[in-house]
Parts: sequence; C-alpha cells; structure tokens
Amino acid sequence: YAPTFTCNRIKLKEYGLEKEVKEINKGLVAISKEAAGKKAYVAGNLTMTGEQLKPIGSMDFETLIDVYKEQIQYLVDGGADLLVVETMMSLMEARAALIAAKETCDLPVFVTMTFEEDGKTLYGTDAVTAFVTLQQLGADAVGANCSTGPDKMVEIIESMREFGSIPIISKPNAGMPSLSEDGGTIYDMDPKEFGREMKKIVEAGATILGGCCGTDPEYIRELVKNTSSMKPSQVEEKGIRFLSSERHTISFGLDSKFLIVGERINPTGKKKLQQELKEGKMEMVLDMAAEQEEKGAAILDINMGMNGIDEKEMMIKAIYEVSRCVSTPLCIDSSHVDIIEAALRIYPGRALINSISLEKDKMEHLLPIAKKYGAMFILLPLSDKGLPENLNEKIEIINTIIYEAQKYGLTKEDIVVDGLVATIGANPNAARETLETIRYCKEQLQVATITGLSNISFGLPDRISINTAFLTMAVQNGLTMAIANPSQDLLVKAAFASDLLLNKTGADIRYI
Ligand code: THG
Repeated sequence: YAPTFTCNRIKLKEYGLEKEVKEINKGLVAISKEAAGKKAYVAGNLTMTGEQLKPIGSMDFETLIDVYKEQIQYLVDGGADLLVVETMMSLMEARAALIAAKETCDLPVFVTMTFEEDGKTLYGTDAVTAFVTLQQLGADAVGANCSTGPDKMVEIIESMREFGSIPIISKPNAGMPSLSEDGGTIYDMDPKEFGREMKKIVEAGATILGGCCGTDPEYIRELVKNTSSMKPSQVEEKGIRFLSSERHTISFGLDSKFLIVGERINPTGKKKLQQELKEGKMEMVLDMAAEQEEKGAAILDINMGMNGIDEKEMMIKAIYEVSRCVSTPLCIDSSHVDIIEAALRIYPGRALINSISLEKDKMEHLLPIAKKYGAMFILLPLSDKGLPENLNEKIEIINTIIYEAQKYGLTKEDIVVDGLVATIGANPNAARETLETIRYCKEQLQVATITGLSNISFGLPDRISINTAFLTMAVQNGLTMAIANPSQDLLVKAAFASDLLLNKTGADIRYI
C-alpha cells in the first residue's frame, strides 16, 4: 500500500498541506512503484477524513465524494494498480469513497472496515451489514483491518463468508493494543503467534491477507510461511436475498419467515402527516417508524409523494432521520426516477426500490440505477399500456422485466415481484389471479413476491376480515412479504400464525 492513507485535502489541511494533495499522492505512489519494481502491485490507500457526515457532523455526502475523487484521481495519475479504502469506521463514509472510486476510474477497489471487540464499527455497523452493503455497491473485495488481533477477527470473517460472492480481506493488528509505560502503543502478539493465528483466518474464509498496526516484515514472513500452502476458500455466488440498513441486515429465502413492509410513512390520505411535512417536520414520520418496527415490520416503506413539498429533499431527510431511529432496512417508494436515485445514493445500506414496471422510459433508467447502487427492486407488472388485462399478460410482463434486468447484471435474487392486487368488488377473480401469480413466481421462476392488501377489499364492509383471509391464503401460496399497516393486529397475528402452521423455521418462537 502506498503511504497515502490520510492524504485527502481535509486531513492535509490540519498540517497546512491542502495545496499539495496532487504532489503528495502522485509522488508517494510513484516512489512506491519504484520500490516495488515488477514484484508487487501498488495500491493507492485512502481512509476517513476525520470530519463527520451530516446528520451527525456538518459535511455533505457529495462534498465527501468530491474530496475522495480528488485524491483518487492523483493516485491514478501516480500509477496505482488498485485502490484500497481502509480503517473505515463509518459505513456511510466507506460508501462515499467507493462511489467516488467507481465514478473516477476502473481500478479494482478493496474496502476494509475496523471492528471493535463487540464485532461492530464505532458507528454500530456489524460485519455482515458492512460486507453486504459494500459488496452490493461494487467493491471487488471487502473485509476487516486494524480492529483487534487475528484471534478475534475469525468470527468476523466467518460471518462475512456466508454472504460473500467476492474475496474477503483480513489485515489484523499484532494482537490487542495496550499502553506501554512510556505512553506508546504495544501489541501483545509476536510474529510466530501471529502467523499461526492467521491460519484460522484462512480457514474462516479470508483470501487476501495482511498485517496492520504492530506488524512488521517479520510478521508478514510468518504469515506467508504459515498460510501459503493452504487451499483458499472458493469465492462463489451465494444466491442469497438480503436487505440492510446502516446497522442491521435481514436475509430471506423463498421459504423463510413471512415479512411485513410497514406502509404507513406515506402521506396519501393522511391530512395530519401532510401538514407536518409541509412544515418540514419529521416527528410523525419518526413515530410511525418506531411504532411499525415495534409491531413487527421487518422493512419500512418511505414515500414522500405529495403536492406542495420538495419531494426529493424530504425523501432524503426522511431516510437520514428514520435510519437514525430504527434499524430496519428501507423500501424507497417514489414515482420519480431522480428521487429514487438521490435516495439510493445516500442510503447507508442495501435498499429495496418500490418499484420498477414495464414503463419503458423509466425502466431503462431505473434498472442501471438499481445495479449501480446494488439495490433490490419490486417488480410491478404494469406496462405503458396500463394494467395487464389477464393473468397471461401479467406473467408476460413479469418475464420481460426479469429478462431486461438480467441484461444489466441483476439476478432473480435481486427481484421481488408484486402480485398486483385488484379489487374483488370490480373483478371477482382478483384474489385468485394474484394468488396464482404468487404461486407461479415461487414455483416456476423462483422469485420472491410482495403484495399490498388494501385494494383487495375496496368498497366492501369489514375490510380487515377480507384482507386477513387474503393474506393467510397468500402466505399458503408462497408469498414472501406484504406491504401493510403492522398496527392492524389481526393481520400480523394471522400472518405469523400462518407461518407457524406451515412449520417455517423460527415461526414458532416468533408466534409465541
Ligand atoms: N404495492 C407496492 N407498493 C404499494 C402498494 C402496493 N405502495 C402503496 C400501497 N400499495 C401501500 N401503501 C399504502 C399506504 C397508505 C394506505 C394504504 C396503502 C392507506 N392510507 C390510509 C388512507 O388512505 O386513508 C390512511 C390510513 C392510516 O392513517 O394509516 O390506507 O400494493 N409495491
């Protein structure tokens, strides 16, 4: 690694060197290249700036991206073979650096974060969440550096392996740091022990290895001696579905526990919420977020679509604030492409997009955006012609969108198909058609499904009975998640009870 670790303009300014960003970065990479000769690649090295992002600090996300872009351009100019973003404590800042790298050059990018003894970063992000979020955003390898010693890093690496479709990096310290009598930092592991411990790291699944604080060439020699004959873990597509927030990841399969997407953060039909949003207030939004999480929502839908406000600004504000007060992943719900993109850019996790349909213009913009930011998306089977007229047409639209998505490198595991519920009052077959769509998606396509509930019973008395019966039937037909109001106890209880009756893993404890 070229010693360019803190050579961003913000850190250099502390030393009055902000005008020398170019010379320092270019020069240090060039010297490193000369030293390495043809024997090694040289990575341009980046880390945190020391200044905090909004809403905790005062720095804008886009400003931080610019700071990183500047440094990265000079690292590239200096001849770096790859980029390494390391010792990151904030997932948001790691995302900013990765986005900057992707938008500046085509070099491979490694990202490693630093975890405390509790397995989380200083900002509260666990290893799996860091890993999946950065992997989805396009990092070429992700892992852990610095942190504690290699013995404590084994668990972190193991947890990442379960989700990894890219190589895992491990670059621990020489044991745990402590203060020496003269106030310096000392590490408690000698080179031999370090080398032995690193074998366990390889067994845990890491395939890119190194030493951080307290290590020197002797440690690396021992590391190589102990691990070079070991067989590295196979890196392969895991085909897992998952969503993350800054501090939590949920993963799900086609037979796992039923999930509720809380629908309440949506001003449609809510006068009081509309009034608050017009005044720029977020109190009701935060109350709704906390209440829905408490009532069992696994994901929260965020929709800021109403007249008289700046929808984009409010969407971003809502994401920041909701992300701070709950740990559920978010579903970004807007009919505007630019708002979805702005939201995904700042969202500190892997989001679910609501939604992408076969409206050609929008679809062609949204699919590459979903890929770039590594999001999952809800596939809404509508087209430029409007609602599909029958089940066959619906299935045709679903297959067309999946086919188009795959052209951009998205996979079936990135997609949740909306069953598209109509009203039985208008079409007596509406429920049956949605149930068949759900069954078809699960059994024929192996794709996850979602449905709203409110449409089904429109205009009928005692709607909750119909919605509950419908939800129960949908779960039996393989529904993965529903967008609903989790404060409707009957619905949630019926859904959890359905899972129990189907004997899904973990459903018993959840029901009780
Ligand atoms: N599929 C997908 N997305 C969706 C839906 C879907 N998003 C919108 C909708 N359907 C689900 N969301 C809502 C949000 C609010 C209401 C219903 C569905 C709602 N609001 C009450 C009203 O309009 O009177 C207010 C109730 C309250 O205060 O909570 O009913 O099908 N992909």
